[in-house]
Amino acid sequence: MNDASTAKAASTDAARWVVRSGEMDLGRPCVMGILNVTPDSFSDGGLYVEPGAAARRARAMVEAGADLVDVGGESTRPGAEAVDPDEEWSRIGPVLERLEDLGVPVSVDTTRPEVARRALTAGASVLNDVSGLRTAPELAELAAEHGAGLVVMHMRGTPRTMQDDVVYDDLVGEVRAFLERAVDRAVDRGCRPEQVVVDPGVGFGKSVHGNLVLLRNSGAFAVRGRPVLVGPSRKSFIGGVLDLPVDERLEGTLAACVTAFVHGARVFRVHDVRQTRRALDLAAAVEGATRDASRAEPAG
Ligand code: HH2
Repeated sequence: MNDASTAKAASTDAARWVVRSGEMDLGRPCVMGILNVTPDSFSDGGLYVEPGAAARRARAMVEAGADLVDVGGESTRPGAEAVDPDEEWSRIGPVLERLEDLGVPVSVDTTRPEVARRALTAGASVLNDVSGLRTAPELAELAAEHGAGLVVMHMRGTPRTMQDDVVYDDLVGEVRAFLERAVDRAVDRGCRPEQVVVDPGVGFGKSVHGNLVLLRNSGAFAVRGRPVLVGPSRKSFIGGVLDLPVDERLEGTLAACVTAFVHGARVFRVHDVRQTRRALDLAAAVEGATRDASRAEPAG
C-alpha cells in the first residue's frame, strides 16, 4: 500500500465519534465552525465578544453547513498569556446559554476543568483540549462522566512558549506517540475510545514546513483507530507559504483542508464554514468517484 491508501485504511475504522448529544457520522467530512469569544484571537478577536453577536455567528455557521460549533474563551495564538478561569467562563457562559437550541453539538475549547465542568452543565457536548490532557487529565473524567466527545491535541509547551523550539528529531513519530498516550490516558480515566478524536496541532509549536508535514501525514495520526481533526484555518504557515496576511488565507485554508482530507483527516476546524463545506464535499465526491471508477456513466 502507498502512503495515501495506508492513510485511508487507517481512517476507515475511524468513522464514528460519540458525543454527548448523539453520534457524529464521519463518513462525510465533518466541519467544526470556530467561534472565538475573545478580545485577542489572531483572526476573529473582538468580533463576537457580545453574546448576542456570538449566538448569531453560531447560527450563521450552522446554516452554512457546520456540523458542530467550537466556542473558545481564551486565545491560544503563539505568545498568548493565559486568562483566569473566571474570566474565561464569563466570556463563554452567556454564549452557551444562547446556544441551547442550536441544533448541532457545541464544543468548548478549554484546558481548565472548572470551565469544562460548567460548560458541560450548560449543555456542551464536546471538550476540545489543546493541551492533550497534559494540563488537566481530569478533563477526560469529565468527558467520561457526561458521555461527551473529547478532542486531544498535540502541543509542546504552552501557547506562550511553544514557538521557542520548533525542531523535532521525528515530528510525525513524536506527535503520534503523544496522541497515543493521550488516547490511552483518556481511556484510563473512563472514556470510551469512540468519544475521542485526535489532532496533530497544526500551528502549535511547529515550523512552516512542520505544519505541511503534519497535513501531508494526517492519516498517520489516526492512532488507536481514532478520527483525525485538523485546524489549519487562516494560520501563519499559510502566510509563510503564500506570503499573504491573515485576511487573505481562505484559499490556503481550503487547500490545506482538502489535502488533509485526501490524506486521512475527517474533522476540520475552520472559520470559513460555507466555503470549507463546499470544498470538502467536492473532494469527498472525487474520492468516492475514484473508488467507483469502473461504473459507466454518461459524460458530464
Ligand atoms: N487551533 C486554535 C485553537 N484551538 N483546537 C484544536 N483542536 N485544533 C486547533 O488547531 C486549534 C484549536 C487556534 O486558532 P484560533 O481559535 O482561530 O485562534 P486563537 O487561539 O487566537 O483564538
